[in-house]
Amino acid sequence: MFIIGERINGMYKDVHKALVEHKDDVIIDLAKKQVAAGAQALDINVGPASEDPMKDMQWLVEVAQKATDARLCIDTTKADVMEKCLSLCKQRPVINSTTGQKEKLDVLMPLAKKYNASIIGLTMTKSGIPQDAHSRIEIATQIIMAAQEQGVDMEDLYIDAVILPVNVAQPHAKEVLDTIRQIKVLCDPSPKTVLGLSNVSQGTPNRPLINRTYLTMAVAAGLDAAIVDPMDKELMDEMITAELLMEKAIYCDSYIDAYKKK
Ligand code: THG
Repeated sequence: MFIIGERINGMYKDVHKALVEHKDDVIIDLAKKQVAAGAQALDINVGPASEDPMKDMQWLVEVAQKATDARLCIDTTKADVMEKCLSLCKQRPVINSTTGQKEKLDVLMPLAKKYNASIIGLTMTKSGIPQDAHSRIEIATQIIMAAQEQGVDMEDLYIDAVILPVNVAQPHAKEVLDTIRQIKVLCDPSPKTVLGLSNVSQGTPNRPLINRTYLTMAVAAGLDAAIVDPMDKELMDEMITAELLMEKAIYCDSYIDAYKKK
């Protein structure tokens, strides 16, 4: 599993406060701890309350790169902010994200090519996120075609079927799993799949339990990458176990330690 750490996000109160007060120690600490816990990339998002996303995103990118050599996953809907941040990345960035809308694809796929970046494509359009897997797959197909036209490798395309909170959008959860399974048989080589896992439990009382249960189900459906809090040890151990049971690793008694050493 390609683990993208979700914690450097202005949706979190500590990160929002660090942004307002320009406290780089908070961000450095979150970057280091997430990488130590198994993150291969760090999601960077200023959150909805940022007054100056261009300035705040650049600051987060710079501070995160002071702390680690991990890849950065640039999480912004603004094309000018995206390009500026891509140009600052020392490692191959991940573009988070495009949707299936033509106007977005026309801008973001060429950026993926220009910066040799991976790119996340959300199965949504101007009209929102469809409920059923069939409509999600239709949008995924548009994204795949745009990647192929621009010469972006399927290895670098991550389709995100977009999971919503189970308390308000319960029927979506199983449709997202069906979408993940179907994407794997759409074309050969197939694109990869990713989820912003923590969305599933927003507003519910037992978030960690819902997160790790759904992650296990997504592993069984073939999920390749996840935006998660890697400092949630139970979540990580359950993910490693699910991958073992899917034969993504060879069994040994110390398989959890073996995963962490690799
Ligand atoms: N797909 C892609 N990118 C994404 C998402 C996605 N990026 C953002 C998000 N969804 C994934 N990251 C988060 C980060 C935080 C939370 C959920 C998803 C979260 N935060 C607490 C909350 O809002 O309750 C913060 C509260 C606190 O301060 O503790 O839940 O789906 N491609």
